[in-house]
Amino acid sequence: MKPFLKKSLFAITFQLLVASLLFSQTNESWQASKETVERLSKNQTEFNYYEEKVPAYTLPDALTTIKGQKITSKKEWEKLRRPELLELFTTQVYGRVPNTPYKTEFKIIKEDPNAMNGTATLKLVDIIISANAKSLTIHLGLFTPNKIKQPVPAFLLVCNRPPAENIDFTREKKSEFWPAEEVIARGYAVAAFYNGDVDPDKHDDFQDGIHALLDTKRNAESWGTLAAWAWGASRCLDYLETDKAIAADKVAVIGHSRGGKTALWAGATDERFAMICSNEAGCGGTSLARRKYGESIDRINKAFPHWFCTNYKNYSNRENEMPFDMHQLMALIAPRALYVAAASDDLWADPKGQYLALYHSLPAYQLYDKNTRLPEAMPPLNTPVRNGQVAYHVRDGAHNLTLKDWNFYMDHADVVLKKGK
Ligand code: GTR
Repeated sequence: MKPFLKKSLFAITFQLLVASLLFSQTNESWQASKETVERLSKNQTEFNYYEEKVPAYTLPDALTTIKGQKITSKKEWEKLRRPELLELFTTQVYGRVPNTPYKTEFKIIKEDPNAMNGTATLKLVDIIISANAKSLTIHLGLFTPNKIKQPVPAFLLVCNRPPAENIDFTREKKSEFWPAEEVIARGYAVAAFYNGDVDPDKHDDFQDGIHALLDTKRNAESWGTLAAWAWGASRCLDYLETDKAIAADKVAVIGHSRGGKTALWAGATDERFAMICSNEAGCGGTSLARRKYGESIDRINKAFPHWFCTNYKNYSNRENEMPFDMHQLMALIAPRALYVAAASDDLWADPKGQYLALYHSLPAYQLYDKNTRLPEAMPPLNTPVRNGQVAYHVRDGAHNLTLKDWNFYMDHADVVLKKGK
């Protein structure tokens, strides 16, 4: 063979090899890296990170009622099964909102039509809740894009991180946790509130936050802090409904981790939310408890006893006896848009359990659109899988809410919230 032919044959083979390597990497279903599993398992036996140690389990069927009736239509779902499941999650997991009467007042405390170099209008809105001669203020910040004249879809972040660094409405401090400029540039309004305004993230036996206004004594079904934050998200939506710049039927609620659990519960309890983005929520949110992978119910109840209602403690180490699992919480979102996301290093939140929960919620979606399907195998890393209203991705890296996640969320919103435009 002539040397130049030999050379080019070598080059072609090499290129093919590289291409096939790249191809196989990007098309391979995600799985936890061995290194991460070993690292997290080192020196502890309490939490499992090995896929092969996940116990066999049977999930309660999303579409079979407690009495054993199989649901076959959306009418039956809405009349029988959905209310039943909502009641289960209310009494057994997140708790019931008391029916104490309260008053709401919206005060626009600042309006700046030249925010973000003239590209957005900023509104700072105090949402004042009063009851029993006490009051509490939720500080809502909202940017709307100036270049769009008709009402726009919006993202509302439940912010569970220090507000000064993460949701700075002056925009002096910018954070990927709430990339307001990027969201505006894509034609959405972007809003945020700090969860601590509604209820401080600590065990206090109903002495502070919204509990101090609306509750007296905690009983086994009383709402926990996650439900209080979800309630706060609904009060923000109450305001957004009054703002002419917002398409209130196209509001996405988004949250990370404990905020992601909150976003899910807000979506389940308040059907006005058109889209739910639950970022790395894991245990008590998006992952299947029966897999017993990463964080467990026992551990979450011990570490954060105030998050859930007291009844949830009954399921510590009794996952298989739960009359529900988290795929059914997701089913409560149907037929609205639901995006579940995970991160490759965040095995504590069980990326696979999150995907499977979404996958097993699909029968409820199929009552509305029988073509809503996802493959049973997980998608590759950094490759969102989307179908109809539902979507999922596993992003590379640590437990966090990043611009990459937001861009994936907005790609889905472009289809499900902006459709028909
Ligand atoms: C962890 C907790 C998780 C998750 C996380 C967060 O410590 O175990 O369930 O909620 O906090 O909110 O960042």
